[in-house]
Amino acid sequence: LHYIFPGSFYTLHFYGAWVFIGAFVVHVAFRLPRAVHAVRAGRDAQPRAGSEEAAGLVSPRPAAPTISRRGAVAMVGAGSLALLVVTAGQSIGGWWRGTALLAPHGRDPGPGPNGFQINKTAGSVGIRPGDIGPDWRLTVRGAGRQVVLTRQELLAMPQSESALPIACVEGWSTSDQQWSGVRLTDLAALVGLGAQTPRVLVESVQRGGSFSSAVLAANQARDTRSLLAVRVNGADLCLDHGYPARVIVPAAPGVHNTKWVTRLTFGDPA
Ligand SMILES: Nc1nc2c(c(=O)[nH]1)N[C@H]1C(S)=C(S)[C@@H](COP(=O)(O)O)O[C@H]1N2
Ligand SMILES: [Mo]
Repeated sequence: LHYIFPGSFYTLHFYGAWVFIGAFVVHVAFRLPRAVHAVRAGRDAQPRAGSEEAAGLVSPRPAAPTISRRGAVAMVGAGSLALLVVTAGQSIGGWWRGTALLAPHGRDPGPGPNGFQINKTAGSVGIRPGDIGPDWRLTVRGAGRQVVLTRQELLAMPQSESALPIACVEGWSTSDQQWSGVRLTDLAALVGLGAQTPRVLVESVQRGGSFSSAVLAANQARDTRSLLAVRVNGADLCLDHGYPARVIVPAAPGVHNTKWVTRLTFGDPA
């Protein structure tokens, strides 16, 4: 799907909706003459020769309906409408965000460059101030080599920009955020890998928890949009978005975008 519809996981949902709507329109267009004919024919008592009724596909003594056709349509319609009303505000944003009753709540990310949805806060997963303070280091390993960088050294490397969303499988996504940081391929180049960037194990300072590390496949690591981000929307990452550095990759569930990264191991761990 990624090759047919390039873009992020989030935009895949978007394309998926249009494919669905397109398929529905085509279906209706093909079926409409038959449906009109069937409704008209239904007014006659005799089943048409060759019709499903005549072929015996319909019960000769159907049980009494528990809901009318109009009732079924109204129920599904009202349900769909209710879902639309209580979720649309998440996509519209701004004041309307408050109307999205089914969207994540209770953790208002606030305004400003870092003001977008947070999955787990630093506090909730026990990130210790000492782990992300001045003593924080990024270790890059691979091809039998190891390079250790401070955040200053990371910032001194060529900075690249990527406009990418966070799309969490828990059912929310952000619009595109403007990330900046160092390309994963540039970090692989530090240990002599570069263009042949292999898969990478990303580890967080977070102790325990299933999201504290993730493996990115080679094609994800090689993508020039994939960053170890240090800034977002023109400001330093805030603690809850993964300061000092976090991964951001396209076309992947949010859980692959590890926060509070401290070690990257390219290739198979030695
Ligand atoms: N270390 C760590 N990284 C993590 C997580 C986590 O719990 N711990 N949550 C992941 C999930 S499930 C999502 S959806 C994104 C959310 O990123 P955000 O909180 O910056 O929006 O971070 C991912 N990175
Ligand atoms: Mo997530």
